[in-house]
Amino acid sequence: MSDLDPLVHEAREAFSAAHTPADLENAKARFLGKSGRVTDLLKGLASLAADEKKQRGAAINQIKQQVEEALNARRQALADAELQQQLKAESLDVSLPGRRRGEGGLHPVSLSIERIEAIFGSMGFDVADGPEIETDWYNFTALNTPADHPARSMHDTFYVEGGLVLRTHTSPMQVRYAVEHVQRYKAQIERGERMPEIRVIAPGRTYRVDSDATHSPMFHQCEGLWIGEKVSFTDLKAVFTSFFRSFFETDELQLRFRPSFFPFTEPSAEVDIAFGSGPLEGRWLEVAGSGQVHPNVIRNFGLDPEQYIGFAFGMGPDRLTMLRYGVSDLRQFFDGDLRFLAQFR
Ligand code: 2NL
Repeated sequence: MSDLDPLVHEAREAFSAAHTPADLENAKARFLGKSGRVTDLLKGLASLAADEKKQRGAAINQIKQQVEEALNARRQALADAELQQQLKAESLDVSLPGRRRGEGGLHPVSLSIERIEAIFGSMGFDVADGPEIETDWYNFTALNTPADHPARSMHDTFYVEGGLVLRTHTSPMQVRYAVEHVQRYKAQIERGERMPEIRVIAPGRTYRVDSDATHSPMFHQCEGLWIGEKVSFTDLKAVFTSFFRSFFETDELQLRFRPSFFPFTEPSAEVDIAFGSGPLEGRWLEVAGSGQVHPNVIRNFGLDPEQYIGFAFGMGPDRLTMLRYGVSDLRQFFDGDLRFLAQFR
């Protein structure tokens, strides 16, 4: 054991006590720096005789090497520790599920309209779509609604510039469809040949001056029209029974036709349904208006009411959606609150 050994020991201690690279460099300076302890020892060699200098020099170099080794080992240890720290801080858990893109979905009323289209589609009904801003003729006159009818008042109808209206029902779309259909088969009809039946539904947005828990100024309507040579009220009852039982997915559902009045149908009936079970069991709920299409309306289609006959109806997809899901305030459908809407995805 040389007198220099304690110095190596002290250096090791000093390096171990350094916990940052900066501390370690300070400790290094105290041993290997310009006026460090090892450097001082080397300076002291100058005063020694030649053979003594050689021996002492070799011994000092040996401990210098040990000090440097200790320094490098500590540097490596600190670098490793820092790397570990960094890996830990920036760790990725690759087993976490990925972040998904926000998933959208159809509006509950759109889901109902799709159901309505599918069910009537299965019974041979076409789907018609058209303008929400209508002429007075398509919205009222063609539908046998006289100029002094209360529905035409500013109180009920949104009028826009140019004598146009926001359609108050989707019937005008059915008038457009029927007139076009009759045009297409005009030659056939004039030759006394049979015209293919008109069988169509018209779902879409409609507008009336009205706003409370069960009325919105914009609401949806779905109208239906079936015109042929032998289309009767019996067919209407069959179509409606089949439709409502499909829509609400229950054969326990009962239907009731109550006499009513609409300018565009005669006779007219309001349609009520009653569920056979569930929270609304046994209560009659009004769900649609209907009737045999008025001869004046048949005439406005361009057909002879003595030869062509049929039925029409109107229902509210908003109300059907409320009944289907048990929603009590219609306005929730149009507030745009995703917490409400996302429940129907
Ligand atoms: C209602 C009332 C109804 C009609 C709509 C109609 C359409 C044409 C010809 C004749 Cl093109 N009628 N539609 C008929 C009866 C009742 O709906 O607003 N129910 C919710």
